[in-house]
Amino acid sequence: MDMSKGDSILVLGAGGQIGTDLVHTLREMHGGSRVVAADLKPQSGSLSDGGPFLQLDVLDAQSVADCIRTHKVKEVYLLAALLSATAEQKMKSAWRLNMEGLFNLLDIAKELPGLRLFWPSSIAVFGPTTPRDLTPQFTVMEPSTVYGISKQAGERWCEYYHHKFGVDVRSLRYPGLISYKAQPGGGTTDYAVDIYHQALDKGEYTCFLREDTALPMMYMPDAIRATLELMAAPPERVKIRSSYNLAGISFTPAQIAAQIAQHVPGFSIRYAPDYRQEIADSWPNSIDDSRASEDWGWSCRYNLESMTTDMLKHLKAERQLA
Ligand code: NAD
Ligand code: AKB
Repeated sequence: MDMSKGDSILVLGAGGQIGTDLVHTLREMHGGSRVVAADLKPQSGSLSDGGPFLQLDVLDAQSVADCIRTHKVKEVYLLAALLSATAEQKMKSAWRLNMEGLFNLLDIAKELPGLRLFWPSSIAVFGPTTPRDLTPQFTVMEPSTVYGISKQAGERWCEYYHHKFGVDVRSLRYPGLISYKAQPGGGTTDYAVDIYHQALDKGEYTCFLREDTALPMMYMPDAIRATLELMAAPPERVKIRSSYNLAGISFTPAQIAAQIAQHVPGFSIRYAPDYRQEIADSWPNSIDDSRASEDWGWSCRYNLESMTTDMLKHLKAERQLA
């Protein structure tokens, strides 16, 4: 998207797992001063030092609208949400944050033609009746989690605001995301990040999912690239305005453990499934993202092996510096 002098980009929920990486990449691309990071919680480090940072609640529509006008914001990334595991524990506040936060931004975008909005959906929109392997873009969607219901409703509203009011909202159904820069925030796929940390720190890991639970996952650099490619695509190429399927790597806890063991000799894993198993069991094993490839040229780069090598390289370097 063309950004004139003085225009900026706003990332809401910037302190989380995706925001930490996204703000960093956007500031490298556009310069620190043009990327406003905002979160409910105060932040330290590069998020607040590398450019403007605001403490902001996405449920406070007036403050969000004021921020967008004051900073001449042309692109908003709305990342504030409660994820699947937390949402099961905090049903009403998850629904409120995930839905009202989105409505606030859709209503602001409706009044500001030219504002482009990114809102992430999730593989959680699918449910137990969805075909589990290579889940198609258009298929049965009967999510059985609070989080999945909020994502499915959000997708319908995004499409509605696009068709009714011309809002340029774009979305991806992210799989479980894996990164070394930030810890995940209360999801069912979080084990696939924690396992790397525990492998290096303790040489063993207790997994809250069964060993054969295959789930769609993706390494964060691919997820950030997908997000930026979708946001940069000409509007006519963004044909799906609910949310695009996005596939990465599908693996089980046993498979990721075997891959880690090749780098961390003696690494062992045990399994103690908890309430998150039921959530994982309702999600697909793998995803068909051919529409993202056809419409705006998406293709994933990392596999389980290259992701593991890169994750462990960075996490080891961090530990040497500490
Ligand atoms: P996260 O939990 O790591 O971060 C969310 C951030 O939002 C936190 O920093 C939190 O402080 C902030 N926040 C919470 N309430 C807020 C409020 N009222 N106002 C402003 N900020 C608030 O989440 P994430 O993993 O970075 O996910 C971001 C988005 O991507 C979410 O919509 C999530 O559903 C979606 N998603 C994430 C994944 C994943 O694996 N991380 C997968 C699929 C979809
Ligand atoms: C979660 O596990 O809740 C997230 C997601 C797949 O949406 N990582």
